[in-house]
Amino acid sequence: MNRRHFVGMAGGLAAAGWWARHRWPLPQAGRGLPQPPMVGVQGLTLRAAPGPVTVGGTPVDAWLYNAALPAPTLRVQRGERATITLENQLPEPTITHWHGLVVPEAADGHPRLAIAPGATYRYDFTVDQPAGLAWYHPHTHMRTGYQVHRGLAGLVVIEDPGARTSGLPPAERELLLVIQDRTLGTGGELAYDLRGPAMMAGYFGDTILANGAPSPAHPAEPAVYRLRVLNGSASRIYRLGLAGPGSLRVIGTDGGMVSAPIPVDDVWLAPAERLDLLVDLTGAAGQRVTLETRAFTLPAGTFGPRGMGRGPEMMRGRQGDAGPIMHFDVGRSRVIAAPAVTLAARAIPSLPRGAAERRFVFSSMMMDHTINGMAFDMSRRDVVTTAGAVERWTFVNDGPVPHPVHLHAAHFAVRTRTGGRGEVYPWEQGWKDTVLVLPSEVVTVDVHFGPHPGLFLLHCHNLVHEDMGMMLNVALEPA
Ligand SMILES: [Cu+2]
Repeated sequence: MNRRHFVGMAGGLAAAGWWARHRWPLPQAGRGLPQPPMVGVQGLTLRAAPGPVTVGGTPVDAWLYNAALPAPTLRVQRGERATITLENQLPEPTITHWHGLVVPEAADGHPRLAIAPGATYRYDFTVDQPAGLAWYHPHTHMRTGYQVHRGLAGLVVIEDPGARTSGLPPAERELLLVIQDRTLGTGGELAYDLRGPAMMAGYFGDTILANGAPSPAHPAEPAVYRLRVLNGSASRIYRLGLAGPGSLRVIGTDGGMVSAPIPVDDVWLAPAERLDLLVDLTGAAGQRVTLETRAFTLPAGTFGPRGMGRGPEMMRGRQGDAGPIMHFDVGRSRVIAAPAVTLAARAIPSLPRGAAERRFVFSSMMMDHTINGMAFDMSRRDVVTTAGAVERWTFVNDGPVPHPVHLHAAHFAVRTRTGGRGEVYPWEQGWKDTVLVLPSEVVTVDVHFGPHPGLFLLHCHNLVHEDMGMMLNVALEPA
């Protein structure tokens, strides 16, 4: 792809008054964490269109699915058929991808399927996978970052009535949380400016929004809450922890539940990753507990094969900045005891003998982002294998910036990480579809492709990198 072309497209739409940064006022206390509307998937119409929303009391001109920020949460039962019509009322092409759902080729939102303004696209697929949290967003060629940034993203909750879990908090204490960083331009738009360092590190907004609200305060009881979190940001990685008298346990990752609750002090959440968390506030009566992102530093990286690059600060952008995301204001009501928790994990089989192995090197050099030296070509078949295949894939980051690596049409198990942080973390257990590969890291995963033949994608989910071409086609032949 042509970088100058891309810069022109992105820069032309950026805010004229970018540098005069505007801070959102804090929302009124006690309003709580907004929850997106919940809708079913049979006969659903999703209208992508420009529209007004209010963010932290400020009117914002956004692009929205069904006029909501975040978009409506789709709720689907395992085995249910989804019939969804996408209406494109945007001024440019778009197509929707269901991130984390294993669906047929025609429903996967490959950029070659994008529809023109005024057109519609009909999705028809059956969801057959364990309970978990997926999400949906545009996957338009070179425009994914911009369209997501303007507001087009929502959650998909997959429920499995057959799964045996117990002890989880009731619905009124289950919260969905989409974390996105944004900057409000002086013209009242969501500014997305990719000049300078953003072309390497990615886009960083100056305010972190929780379901479209800047650090909302949620009224809570001294009880255990279930918090199902998506990092819907373009580039920012969060290191989530609690400030105050609360504790965290991980009960699920991208593709469903883990085998038992995992106590953690903090967890990393890269763009497009999801976590299912239990937040224990039973010891916090009368106090405020803050979900925050903690400071972190990145491994040094290699700065390219010829030792080039402009130093870690340039490459870091605002990655690793600390800040609040949302608050729980815990009341003084009677403590609600927390029962023991049983989870419905899905066993992960070991790699079969003789499984194919593939290696993918993610390189960022001089503002070019490639995989195995290649930038995305819509029609090239880069990986050819078979639907249902099980393979071992290795992701190598040989550059100075992080890459959250995402594979369509499959789930995978993270097996090893060498270099960089040097370990597979407890919150990377279970079935995943996105894994964070920091500079100098080498991560191996066991890939289990779904049953659908067709053309799918492997890409970096830093949306700036993805739009600049860090993406390959994966062709699955019929088994
Ligand atoms: Cu990347």
